[in-house]
Amino acid sequence: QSSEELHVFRSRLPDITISNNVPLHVYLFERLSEFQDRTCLISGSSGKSYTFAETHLICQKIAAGLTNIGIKKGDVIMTFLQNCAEFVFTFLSASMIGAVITTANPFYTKAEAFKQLKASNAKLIVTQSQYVDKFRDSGENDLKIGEDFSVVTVDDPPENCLHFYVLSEANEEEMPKGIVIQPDDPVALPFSSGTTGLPKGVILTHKSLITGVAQLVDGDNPNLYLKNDDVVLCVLPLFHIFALNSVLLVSLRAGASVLLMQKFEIGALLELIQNHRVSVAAVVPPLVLALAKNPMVDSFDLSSIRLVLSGAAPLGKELEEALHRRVPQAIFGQGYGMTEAGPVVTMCPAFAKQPFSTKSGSCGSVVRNADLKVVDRETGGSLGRNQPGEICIRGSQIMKGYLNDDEATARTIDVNGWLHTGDIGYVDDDDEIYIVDRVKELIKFKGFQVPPAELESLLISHPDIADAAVVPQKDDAAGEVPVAFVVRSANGFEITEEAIKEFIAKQVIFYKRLHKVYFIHAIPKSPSGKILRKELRAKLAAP
Ligand code: AYL
Repeated sequence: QSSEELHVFRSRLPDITISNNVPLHVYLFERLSEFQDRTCLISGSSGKSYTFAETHLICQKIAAGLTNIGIKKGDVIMTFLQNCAEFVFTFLSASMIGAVITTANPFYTKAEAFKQLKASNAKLIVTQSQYVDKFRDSGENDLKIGEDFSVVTVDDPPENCLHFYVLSEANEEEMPKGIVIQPDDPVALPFSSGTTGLPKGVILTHKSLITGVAQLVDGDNPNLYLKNDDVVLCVLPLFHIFALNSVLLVSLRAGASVLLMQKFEIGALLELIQNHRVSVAAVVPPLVLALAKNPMVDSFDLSSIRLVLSGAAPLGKELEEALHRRVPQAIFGQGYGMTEAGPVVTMCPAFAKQPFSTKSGSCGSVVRNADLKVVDRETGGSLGRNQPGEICIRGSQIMKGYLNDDEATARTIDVNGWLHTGDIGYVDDDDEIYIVDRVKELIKFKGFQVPPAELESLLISHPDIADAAVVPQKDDAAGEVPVAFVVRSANGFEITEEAIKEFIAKQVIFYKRLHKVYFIHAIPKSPSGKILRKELRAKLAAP
């Protein structure tokens, strides 16, 4: 055994057989005959619900409808939606015809939306009418609605757009027959900046998504035990892999109901939890903060919650304990993952059917049917217990690669199949994993990705800015916020902090806005020209 693989950590749960040789929708609806009359989806705002049988039928209709409007196997469909039943229908119908879903945040600016549209080469966008203008010609973009791509809206369609009924009222008998879907075919294309650079399409195949779901909810002792009478809260956005995998797909597989909430609002959330007797809640640290601190919480009955899963960003111990005091009956735990990892790397084993105890602050243990190692960044060798290093993960759940970027793929997945996460962590004596630092560039604002490279390229495009670097600054509410170090150009204009902040704010979604600008004489760089981010972060930490 090479020193690189001397210490490989495995789950304490035994490996299971995973049926990952079928298409994703076949796997998810495998037990349809058992679940057909159970509630599958509930719309939090309207109260409308769909059984598993209804959901399946609507998806077949949409699969036919998509085919009618010319969507074929391998084509990309962009969802530009907040949480709603149509999101779920579109995703599953795409799987049925071998199409691929790229998910985007509907709050993206026009520039951000077009970037993903172009990079993914989407043929169809499913959105709400209020967002359609983001896809209208902005001058520099040569793509046009109705010519280069179609737009379907889930409400009244504006000019040149189709209503969702065109899809959902198609005849399911007309579903195309004979489409062959291979396990290695892509089905989802979320965007992530990974360990460095700009956002890239992450190719997730039928096999990777099935494996990722099975690792959580399949087997005699599932790692994340969902009962078919569970009501699972879906307030986190489905366009992000956390909710897509750990709320929607796992619930579909396990026969649990998903309660869809379009957007977070504390009063409405508490009411929904109480009225629908929510039993499982997936949350991010800022939501934990809201639930732990908001006085309104005391006037609602949250006794139905039996399980709280936090993920996507580090969760402080104090915060975890504060929330636990408010929902004392619930099992509390974390999942840790990364879009590219398919996505879950570690999951709290206290959620298992036959649970293992866990310590507060841990991110759980490595998922089953996978290998995890901790790598010494200097020597490349694998480390034993209690020694921090870069977390690497291997298994059928990880991405196939980045879209049209072999170089970035090769930097992330090595020749032995290990995906390098860019996170620093260690494994303790009880197989629990702790994430202690991040060596990649990525900044996380409330669990959302802020890629520094994107902001740096915008900054450098400004004539009064000669050079720039963006790094994370610790923040109580958001976890981290992006701040910039800027070198002014020698043209005599003294650009101000406010002007720079505004220049960026106009071009990016709210969570990528700069919170502070520090002017310096030069950006510290390595001889090869890499920004020495550690040095800049150290400057922020200094009093
Ligand atoms: P992406 N603790 C600390 N950092 C975390 C954690 C955690 N529990 N989870 C994610 N991160 C950071 O691609 C880490 O730096 O996916 C990681 O590389 O948007 C980065 O976020 C990845 O960001 C789950 C639980 C999915 C978690 C996820 C990961 C979603 C975030 C399903 O059940």
